[in-house]
Amino acid sequence: MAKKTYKMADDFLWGGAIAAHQAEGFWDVDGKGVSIADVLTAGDNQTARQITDGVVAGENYPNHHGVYFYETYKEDLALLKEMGFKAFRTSIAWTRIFPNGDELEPNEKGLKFYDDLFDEMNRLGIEPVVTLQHFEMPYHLVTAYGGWYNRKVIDFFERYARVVLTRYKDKVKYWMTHNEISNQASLADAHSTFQVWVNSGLKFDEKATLDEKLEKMYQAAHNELVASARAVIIAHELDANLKVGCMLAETPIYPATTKPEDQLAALKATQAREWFADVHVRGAYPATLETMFARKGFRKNVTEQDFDELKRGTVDYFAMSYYMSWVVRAVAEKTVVLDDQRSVALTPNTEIQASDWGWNIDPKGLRFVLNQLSDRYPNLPIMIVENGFGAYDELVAAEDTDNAELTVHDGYRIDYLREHIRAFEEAVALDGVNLIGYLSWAPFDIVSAGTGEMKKRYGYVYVDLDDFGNGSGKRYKKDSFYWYQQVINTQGQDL
Ligand code: BGP
Repeated sequence: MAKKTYKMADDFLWGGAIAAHQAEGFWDVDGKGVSIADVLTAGDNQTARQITDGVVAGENYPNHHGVYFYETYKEDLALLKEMGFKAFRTSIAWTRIFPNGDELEPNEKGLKFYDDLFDEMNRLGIEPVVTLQHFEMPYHLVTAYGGWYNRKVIDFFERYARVVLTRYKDKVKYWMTHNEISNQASLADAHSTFQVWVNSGLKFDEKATLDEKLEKMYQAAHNELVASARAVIIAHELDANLKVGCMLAETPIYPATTKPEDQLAALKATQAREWFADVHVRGAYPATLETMFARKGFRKNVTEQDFDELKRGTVDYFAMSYYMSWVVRAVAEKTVVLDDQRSVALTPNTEIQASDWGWNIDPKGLRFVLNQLSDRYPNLPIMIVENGFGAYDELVAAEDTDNAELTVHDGYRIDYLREHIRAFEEAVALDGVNLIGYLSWAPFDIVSAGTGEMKKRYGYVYVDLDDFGNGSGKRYKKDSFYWYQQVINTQGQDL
C-alpha cells in the first residue's frame, strides 16, 4: 500500500542550493581575490583535499572552474524555473566583494555580478536565499591575520556584511551567516580539522595539544558568532522584514548500545555540536560551555559588548543541512566531557545503508532532528537548505524524455530524496514542526566540497564536466528532474 504523503503549505519554499565556490568558477576574474576554497587541491573518496600555502599553477584546483556558473547562471536558473523552484540558495563569494578582506572599499565588478544574479532570480520569481560565508574566507585574512582567531576579522566581516546587506536589501529577503558553523566542533578527527580550516581559517601547529586546538577553535567560534550577531543587527536596522538565519549541519547522534555510558556519550557529543545554535538563537552560551570555559580558562579574549551584541543579534530562522546520522560509544570510563572528544568514538551504523562515499542513508534521522529543534526552539521557523545524495551517475542515451540526446536514470537519488521529503512532511503534519522550506543540495551537478570531485554528483541536471573542469559543459536533465518537478507541482503530495 502506498505510504501516506502530506501536502505542504502553498507558500512552502521548494527549491535547491549551491555555494559560490563550488559552482561559479572564474576564481580570479573581475577583481576577485583568493579564498580558502581556491587553495584546496582535489581529493577523492579516499583522499582528503590538501590545504596548500597559496595557488600553485598547474595543480588541479576544482574551485577554479566549478561548473562555470559565473557565466551560465541564466541557463541554469531557467532549468530551475522549469522544475517550478520557489527559492534558490547560493553564497556571495566574499573575495568578489573584498578581494583580500581588509580593504576599505568594495570591488564594484563583484557587486555588479550579484546584482545581475539576484535580478535574474527575481525576474523568474525564484526567491534568493543567500549565505554570507560558505567556506570562502579571503585567504589574505588567514595569512595576514590568522583567520577567525583574530578579533579584527569580526570587523572585516561586519564591513562585508554591511556592504552586501545594504546593496541587496531590496532584492534578497532571506540571508544566513556562516555555513555549517557547527561542523568545526568535533576536533577528534581529520574531518573536523578540515572543517575548522574551511570554517575558520585556523591552521594548527602540529605539536599543538587538544586543549590548545580547542582554545583556538572556541575563540574563533566566539568571534564568528559575534560577527553573525552584528550582521543580524545591521540587517534589522536596514529593513525589519529581512530574515537572517544561522546555518548548522544537523546530524543526529545515536548511542551505539543501551549502556548508560553510551547514552551519556551521545548526549554530550550532541551538546558539543549544538551549542552554536543556542548562541545564535538564544543569544547566550549554554551552561555546559560556560562551565567548561571557566574550568579550562578559555575565556581570554571577549568583551562585555560581545555578549550584548549576541543578545541583540539572535536569528530569525534556523537553516540546516541534513545528510546522515552518526553513532557514538563511550571509549573510556571517565565522564564524557564537552571538551574531550577522545571520550567518544564515532562508530559506523551497521543497521542502515550508506552511499558510495560512506554517508549513511537515514531519512528517519531527519524527522528526529526536526523534532529536537522544534522542542528546543518552539515556533522558530526552520528551513532545510541542504539535503541530497551524492552518487556516481552514468550519462546514457535518452529514450522518452524531451531531452535532445542524453540523460541519467538516477532512481537511487529519487529514492533517497523521496524518503527524506516523506520524513519532513511527517514532522510537519504529525509533529507540528514549523518548516518553511526545503532546498535540496546542488540541483545541478557542482564540485564536491569534501573531495573536490565532479564524480560525486547531486543534481537533477547532469553537467558534462570532469574533475578537471573539462568537457562540453552541457546540461542534461536526469530522471529526477521530472520527478522533483512533479513533487513541487503537487506541493509534496506526489512522491
Ligand atoms: C556540506 C557543505 C556543502 C556541500 C555538502 C555536500 O557540508 O555545506 O557545501 O558540499 O556538504 O558535501 P560534498 O560536496 O562533500 O559531497
